[in-house]
Amino acid sequence: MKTDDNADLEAIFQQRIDNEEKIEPKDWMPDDYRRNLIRQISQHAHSEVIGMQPEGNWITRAPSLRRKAVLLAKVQDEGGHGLYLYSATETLGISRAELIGALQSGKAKYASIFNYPTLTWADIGAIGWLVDGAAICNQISLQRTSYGPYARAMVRICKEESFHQRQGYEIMVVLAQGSDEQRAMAQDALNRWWWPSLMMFGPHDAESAHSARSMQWKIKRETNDDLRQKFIDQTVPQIDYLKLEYPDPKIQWSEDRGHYDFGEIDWEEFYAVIKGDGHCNRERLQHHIKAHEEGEWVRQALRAYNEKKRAQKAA
Ligand code: FAQ
Repeated sequence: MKTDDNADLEAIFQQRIDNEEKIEPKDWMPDDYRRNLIRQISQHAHSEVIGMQPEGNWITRAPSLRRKAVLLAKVQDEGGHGLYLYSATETLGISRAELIGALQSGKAKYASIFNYPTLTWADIGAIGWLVDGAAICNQISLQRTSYGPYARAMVRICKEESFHQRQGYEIMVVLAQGSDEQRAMAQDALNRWWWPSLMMFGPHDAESAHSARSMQWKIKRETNDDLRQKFIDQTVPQIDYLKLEYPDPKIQWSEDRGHYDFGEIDWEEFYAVIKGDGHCNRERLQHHIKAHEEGEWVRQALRAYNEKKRAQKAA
């Protein structure tokens, strides 16, 4: 049961949110706001870091030195995004070790999209174009999220994601204007990545467990379905420019709605993937655990260095 004091604090808190004030780490916040933010920001961080794996798979096989350098820079950027987001989560009073533990035990999720394999070079184009495209659509709106450290991390991340989206689309343009085999590769990648990209926005609003609360607290500024529609409306003309076939026969401009219509997502597939049964779920986590264990000596060295500094200061 809420005490009167808590009810007052909650009313003041909501008023601040309604006034578009940012909430900062030391400000009072309801426990559920804190928990919900820890959940969302940490899952976002995990997504950035696990998201390095599908593209990392192609760094050694990029078709030219230029493509390799660009891809390497992009994958490093994703690691950096993970770090800003882990730091933002830590301001809410949880340690990095707890966050990583939750990822590795399967308690915390990461974006479903990263459980699909990257089979051809065209997949690298499709990821930049569609996956980063969907990520930006969502993150532009999160630049206005109510929690200050998250909003500020988003501003920087969005700048980098725009470059990622452009590099992916440029790969697709080159393939789509290339030989028959290259066009077929581009089409196949579009067909395979389209639906998982739409799933990135999460379940329909009516099925979304957290949306109502997150919208009230302005953690989320637009709903899953609105953002998904925005992404489709901006991406279909880009498919037209590539002169590729639509990956969904139901895509059609609706004069009435002023939006593109599209077919139903396979929600069974979505829920299977987020429960751990996607193509690559086990591989992605095993790889993360292995890399984390191999990095233990770095963490030990850091701890030893910090200890030494503390002892020197105390002396
Ligand atoms: N995958 O009630 P909702 C990127 C879960 S960054 C897995 O609607 P919410 C950069 C959800 O967590 C991509 N799980 O949840 C890059 C919840 O489960 P929980 C990541 C999903 O939070 C590009 C349950 O379903 N971006 O790609 C997914 O209100 C290329 C119920 O759902 C962000 O994380 C999903 N797609 O809305 C990197 C953006 N959808 O936690 C490398 C920030 C839903 O209760 C290469 N996050 N679930 O166990 C958000 O905006 C929100 O968290 C949503 C979900 C929209 C993802």
